[in-house]
Amino acid sequence: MKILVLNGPNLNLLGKRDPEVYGSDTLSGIEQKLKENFPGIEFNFVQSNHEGELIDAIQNARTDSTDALVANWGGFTHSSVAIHDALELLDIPKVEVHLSNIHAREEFRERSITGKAMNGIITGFGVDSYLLGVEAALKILAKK
Ligand code: CA2
Repeated sequence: MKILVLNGPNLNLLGKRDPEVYGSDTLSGIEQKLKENFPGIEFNFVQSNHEGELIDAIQNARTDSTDALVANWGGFTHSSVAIHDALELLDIPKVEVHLSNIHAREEFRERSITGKAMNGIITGFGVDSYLLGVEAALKILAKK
C-alpha cells in the first residue's frame, strides 16, 4: 500500500511560527507520526512551494502505482485551478487535509477550489487531520 502525501507552500515552516493556529509539530514530525501510526503503509511524503512541482507529483501518481493521495495544498487550496484540473485526471482516493479549520478563519479561506476535485476534506484537527485523512483514504479503498 503506497500513499502519496503532498504538502503545499510554506508548510516547510511548520513548528517555527504561529503555533496557536497550526500547532507546534514540524512537517517531519507529522511524517513520523504517520509512519508510526500506519507501519504497513509506504508513505511518499513531499513538500513543495511550487505549484508545477505539485502538479508533476499528481501526474506521476497516475502511473507509479500510488494507491491514494492525502494532501494539504496550503494556500493553493484557495486559488489553484491548475491543481484542481490535475486532480480531476487522477482516479485514486484523494483526501484533502488542513491543520486549521478553514471555515473558522478569514472569509477567503472558506472556499476550497482543490477540494471540489477531492473525495472529501478534513479540516481543523491539527496533526490528527493527516491521520484521519489516511483513515478516510483507507475506507474509500476498502469499499472499491
Ligand atoms: O490549515 C491548514 O493546514 C492550511 O492549509 C495552512 C495554509 C493556509 O493557507 C490554509 O488556508 C490552511 C498555510 C500554511 C502556512 O504554513 C505556515 C507554517 C508556519 C507558520 C505559518 C504558516
